[in-house]
Amino acid sequence: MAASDTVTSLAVEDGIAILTVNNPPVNALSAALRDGIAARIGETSADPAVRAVVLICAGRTFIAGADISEFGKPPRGVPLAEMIAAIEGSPKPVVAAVHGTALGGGLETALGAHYRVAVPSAKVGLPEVKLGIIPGSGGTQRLPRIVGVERALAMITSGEQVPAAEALAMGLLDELVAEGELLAGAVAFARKVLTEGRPLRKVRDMNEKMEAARGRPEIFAEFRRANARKFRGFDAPEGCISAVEAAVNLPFDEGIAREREIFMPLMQGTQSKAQRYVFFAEREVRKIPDLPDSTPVKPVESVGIIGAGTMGGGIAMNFLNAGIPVTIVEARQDNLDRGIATIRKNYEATAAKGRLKPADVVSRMGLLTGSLDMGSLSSQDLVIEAIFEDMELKKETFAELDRVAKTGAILASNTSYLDVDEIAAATGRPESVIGMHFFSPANVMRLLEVVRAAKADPEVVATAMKLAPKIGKLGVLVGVCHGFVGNRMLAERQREATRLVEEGAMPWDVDRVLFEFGLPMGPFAMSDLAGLDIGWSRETSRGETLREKLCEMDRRGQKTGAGFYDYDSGRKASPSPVVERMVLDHSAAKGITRRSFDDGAILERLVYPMINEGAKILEEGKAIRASDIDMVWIAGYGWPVYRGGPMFYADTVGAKAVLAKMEEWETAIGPEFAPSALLRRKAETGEQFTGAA
Ligand code: 3H9
Repeated sequence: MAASDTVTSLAVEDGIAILTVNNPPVNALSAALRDGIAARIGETSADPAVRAVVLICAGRTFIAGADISEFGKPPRGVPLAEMIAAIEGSPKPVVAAVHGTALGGGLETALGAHYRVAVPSAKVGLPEVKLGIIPGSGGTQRLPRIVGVERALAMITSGEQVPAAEALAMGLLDELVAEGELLAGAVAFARKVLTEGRPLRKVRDMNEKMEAARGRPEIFAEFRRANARKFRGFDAPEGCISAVEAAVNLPFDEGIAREREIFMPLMQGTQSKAQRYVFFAEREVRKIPDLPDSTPVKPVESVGIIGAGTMGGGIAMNFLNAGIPVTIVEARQDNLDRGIATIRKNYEATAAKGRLKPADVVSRMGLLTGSLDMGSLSSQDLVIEAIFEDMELKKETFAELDRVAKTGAILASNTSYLDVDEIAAATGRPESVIGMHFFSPANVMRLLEVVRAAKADPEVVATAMKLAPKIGKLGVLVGVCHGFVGNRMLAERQREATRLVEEGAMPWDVDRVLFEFGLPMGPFAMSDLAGLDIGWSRETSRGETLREKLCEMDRRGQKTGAGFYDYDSGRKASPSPVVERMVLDHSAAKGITRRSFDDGAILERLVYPMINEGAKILEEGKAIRASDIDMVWIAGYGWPVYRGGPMFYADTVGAKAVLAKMEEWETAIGPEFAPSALLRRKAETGEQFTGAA
């Protein structure tokens, strides 16, 4: 027998049917694929020549899950749960043969099989939670039956991928076969099942581990408690926990029904929509319309960094982590020594937590060279300047760099605000100059704004974009403008946060609203953490702004035990009566009659001006697409993924609502609220920025 359609094929060799799935790029379970697998299983069941079935995938991976692009569309084809039930109900043993990743619906499919084998490099997981949903085709009911409740809870609520060896140890896989010999290994395994007369092992019937957990509700209570912080704001993790609870407390079929009940509203909800949008946005961001994937890139095998301060050091670590040698140049020996010592201290701290091998500390530090001589930057493929934000200083540095750097080297500035074209013009090779804007702490934050200077060669831009993932960053291409995408929008929020406090809110009200919205912290808590005296000096302080007044009182943030908040010895913040008084006096001195703001009004005032600025950024072509702006905010500022980014959020509230507020504030407060033409157009046409909300 040999049957096939475009995505599945069947061949029978000596009693073993090989069901091959071929749905590039990742064998996602499209309607056609579900139909195909169900049909092929039907055929093997009916064919007396077939004694066992091997389910295997062509291409780079086993099934990577449901086809996310089908979500929210009218259902077509055999439902996934039905397809899996058909596999499990097969009268002939089915062996799933896993390579690459078996994820989500892919792992659920494998769990429907009677046995699972994999190559050592394979990984398995249920990442649905990252898409704002729960595994919806039996994963929450079958996984705990194999690996037990605690492990299942950890896997399902984290979505992490488990390496094959670990999956084998927990019983999720039955055997590992030699790398590169999956088919032969799986067929041999199937023959063993037949010759040994092993049973049709259906995961749905395994109850031992469920019985062990029954009557122990504290497992779930404890898990919820331990992870409350991690799950804050997200709906899906609680759905995952409830579904696993159902696996313990209900018979299999009722558990499946409960899983469905939890799955559907999550799938239709805004959080999942946002998280699915982010999944695709994260992949879209790499696509540059005028830089096809075939654009040549330059090798980056050595890097120079100018400036061993916090930024320079953090940037260096990214390259050292990736095994790329770094030469770091400073003007003074003491600064250089301090910078290098900080890098070492960071690595040692990571090693002390067990997250880095001591040998890796040595090898990474071994890739780092310090120098006081710009002449040491004559051979590197890429040099990143990370000095003080001063245009004249940057220009001098680039002119000097132009003299020493080798022909073809990429010269990048880590400026956060300044005009990269002007910096490029200080060299005789503006085609080699771009911005590479890292976010603090640069070794931790995932965002890298790649700033496309006007004269930069396509090759230079493509190289920076392709380099980003190699050093663990999400590269977003942005245009030259003050503050680029992230800081330009942040400035709007900062300005309004300050004004809200002058007009009637307290700093902790503003912070609370943003925290409850899902951000890690608000602007005032953030300022306290960073230190209020950054860029402040007693000599030049005019005592006008709240920040200046606080610094003058030596309330300089967490480090001094007081800032906008009071801090106890454990650095726990509490609203400060001193600051409250100061705020009231400050408003009075400015002649402002304070009024009250509810949380909704605070949020609008902070976020809508950001959206308007985002629209201007799009209008001016400083970001390629709305979803790139959203990725900047998610990867660089901790915007909650379940709200999709500011532009996605704009689409959930509607451009009309944003426009109405901007117009109101433009009239009442000032021209800084003037709506962008694009916002106006979106409001008029009802079109979305992202088309995804
Ligand atoms: C699920 O299964 C729900 C069920 O429980 C219940 C249902 C009822 N669908 O990432 P890459 C595209 S939810 C559609 O660059 P890699 C991707 O957009 C699903 N498209 O490759 C990209 O397109 P393009 C649970 C998908 O090698 C291309 O494939 N599963 C899907 O770096 C290549 O992707 C997951 O959440 C999909 N499921 O990484 C797994 N997956 O080239 C999601 C990928 O046009 N996928 N695409 O930009 C992944 O984690 C990674 O893609 C994977 C490969 C690790 C598989």
